[in-house]
Amino acid sequence: MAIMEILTAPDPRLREVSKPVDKVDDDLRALMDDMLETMYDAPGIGLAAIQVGVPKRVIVMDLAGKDEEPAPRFFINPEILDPSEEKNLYEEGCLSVPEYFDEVERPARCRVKYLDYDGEEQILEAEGLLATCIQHEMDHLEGVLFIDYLSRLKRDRVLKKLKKEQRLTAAM
Ligand code: GNR
Ligand code: NI
Repeated sequence: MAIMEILTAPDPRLREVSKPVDKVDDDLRALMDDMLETMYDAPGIGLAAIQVGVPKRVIVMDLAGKDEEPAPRFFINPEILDPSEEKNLYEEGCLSVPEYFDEVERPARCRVKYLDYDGEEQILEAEGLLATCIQHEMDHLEGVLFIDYLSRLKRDRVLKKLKKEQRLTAAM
């Protein structure tokens, strides 16, 4: 197991469209194990492979509270089915947009079809935080960040601050 480096905006790799996985094998499981460890270390509740620089359609997630048993979830080649008309507002954050949170509106419920850790096809009914998080992660697979839903003014302000911080870190 290994902790990987998480890319931060405006890294152009975060804009790539990730490629479908053609085989769920031990190499892919090793990547998912490393992603999970990286996500727990961050800490975060979800992570898409492109956030660690791997353009594959792979997501790891764990929505368990800190006093609960870990409940890791793995989504390979996920597809969203039947998004609800009803929307939900949720205060989102992103490990690739550190220290910024803002409200995003998304379908309140959806179904997700995906392959699990063993490569078995699954369909999951999602609502609440699970629905929000899976849609946030699916966006990463398309090169979309939650700040893309904000006004241009807000987005540019966030990106400018991140660029400045990266300049300062690079100079250290
Ligand atoms: O850790 C995370 N928290 C979070 C909170 C609200 C909505 C979405 C998320 S996902 C985020 C981790 C991350 O950046 N995943 O891509
Ligand atoms: Ni994110």
